[in-house]
Amino acid sequence: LVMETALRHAMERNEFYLAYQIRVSATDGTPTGTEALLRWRSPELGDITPAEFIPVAEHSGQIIEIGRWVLQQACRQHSIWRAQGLQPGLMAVNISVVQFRQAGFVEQVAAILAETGMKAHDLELELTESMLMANPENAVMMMHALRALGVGLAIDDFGTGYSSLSYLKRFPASRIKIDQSFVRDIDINQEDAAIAAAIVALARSLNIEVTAEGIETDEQLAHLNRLDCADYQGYYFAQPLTAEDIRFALDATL
Ligand code: G
Ligand code: G
Ligand code: MN
Ligand code: NA
Repeated sequence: LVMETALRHAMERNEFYLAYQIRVSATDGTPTGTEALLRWRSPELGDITPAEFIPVAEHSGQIIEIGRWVLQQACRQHSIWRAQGLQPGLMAVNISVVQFRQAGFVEQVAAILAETGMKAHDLELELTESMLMANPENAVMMMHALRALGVGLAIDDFGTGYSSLSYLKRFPASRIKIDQSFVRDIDINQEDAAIAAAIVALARSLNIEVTAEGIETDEQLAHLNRLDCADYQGYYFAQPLTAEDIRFALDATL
């Protein structure tokens, strides 16, 4: 496989970088954090999306090394922004199921926080609902261990992974991210609107914050404003940007 071979050299050749997408407060539109999104620019293959290469890296096990680099890089960048006097809010990092299952993952997170000087409460790990439901008993245990470090835990792509309500109650999540598939047609599809409203009500009753993602239009936003989300994320507010461009975006809003 061409991609597998290219991927093997990508780390040592510095072909990965992170893009950051700002998340804003639903009440006043100010930035509340950013999500780090992995990018790969290969000289041979061009720009390859994570949807294409992450499954390959998971299969080969390389995601362990790549995932650690993402976490380190995101925490370092957050510390740099802080040192520059910016208020970047939360740094959200996507975690692969393979990382989540690796022995010593909790210790790895603790070590990266220590070496980068990042405050645990400034970090939020995004775990997908389907990853948690693949082994829910283990997920409950892992989530408690991570929360004990002080980091936040978001359940990403919520609504697509068949969580039972009893597990949702037992997962110590600090946030739920409503999957963008429910936001896409929220202003025109009554079922999607009903599901989004139910997710928000459920999360609120469990004392969990809600982020709606994938917002692209005024109409979607107007509909979401009737619900009680804490934050919004989507192209409507900001594209994923380079660290340098984010700096200006955070600065301009101070
Ligand atoms: O950035 P984009 O929307 O193309 O991301 C596509 C998918 O890749 C999303 O599901 C996103 O969560 C995932 N993704 C992006 N960055 C990372 C990362 O650093 N680690 C993992 N495991 N997944 C990521
Ligand atoms: O699975 P996860 O939620 O981590 O995926 C995040 C992905 O969603 C990123 O790759 C990001 O580029 C993408 N994204 C962010 N905002 C929007 C949006 O408004 N519309 C669409 N279609 N994708 C978005
Ligand atoms: Mn995510
Ligand atoms: Na998501």
